[in-house]
Amino acid sequence: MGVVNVTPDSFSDGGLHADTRAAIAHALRLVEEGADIVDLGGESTRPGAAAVALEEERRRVLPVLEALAGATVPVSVDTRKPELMREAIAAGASMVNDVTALSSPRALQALAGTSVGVCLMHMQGEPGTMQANPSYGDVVREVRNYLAARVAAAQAAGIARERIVADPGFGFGKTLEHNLELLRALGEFRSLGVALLAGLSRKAMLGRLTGREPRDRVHASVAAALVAVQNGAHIVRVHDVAATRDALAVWNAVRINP
Ligand code: HH2
Repeated sequence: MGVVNVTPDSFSDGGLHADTRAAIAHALRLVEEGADIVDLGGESTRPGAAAVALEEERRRVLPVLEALAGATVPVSVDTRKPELMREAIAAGASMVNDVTALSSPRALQALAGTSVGVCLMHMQGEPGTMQANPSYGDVVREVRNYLAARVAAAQAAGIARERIVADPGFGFGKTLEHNLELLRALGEFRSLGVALLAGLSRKAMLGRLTGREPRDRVHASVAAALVAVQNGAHIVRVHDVAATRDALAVWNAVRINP
């Protein structure tokens, strides 16, 4: 899954693809590099980010989505707003990626009567304050239980299990140790019975481990994506599609041809 942030302030590529034309060009480049899904977002959820008004998020996302209607890969829209979920689905989105796991009022209903996919992600707190003091007793158990409850809620609302993807939400209200524990234990999330997504690309935890700035975290991101796939992720959400695909091609060759 290749990331396209149509935002002025995303942590790793803020401003680079903020206007419609640049975002469309970037999305097409990621498809050329081998992305199987493009994830389009109009609101940064980086630690400390301010919320974006519906009107502004709509203005950022919908023109890019409409331009990608004929793209050869499915487009996912990264939003926590039920109104935008509905509009994005009407405009051709194949998936909704919600960092609040469809927990806002009317979000489940926005997806229920449709056939699109949905990614349910775990976050402790709100982007504005989530990194202030993340705390858990047993991070793996708590995140897993939360996701199990959200999968159950989605199913109860009529969203079939096959449409659901679960994501532990690396960096969303988690310390470096929490993130590492979750990555180590990713295989345990398979018992949720849905596909797993991991988003580690260029995140602060990789900065902590390497001492590098977001744009220089490509190698660390590829390593993290590889570990995630090895540990059970079905989808990796990445900024650097070509580099990740190369690494996965090697991993796949070793795995398939013993
Ligand atoms: N991470 C980010 C945004 N959306 N969605 C899922 N499902 N999983 C993630 O790990 C995830 C996500 C943050 O990364 P990015 O989009 O690059 O930055 P920003 O939120 O600053 O736009």
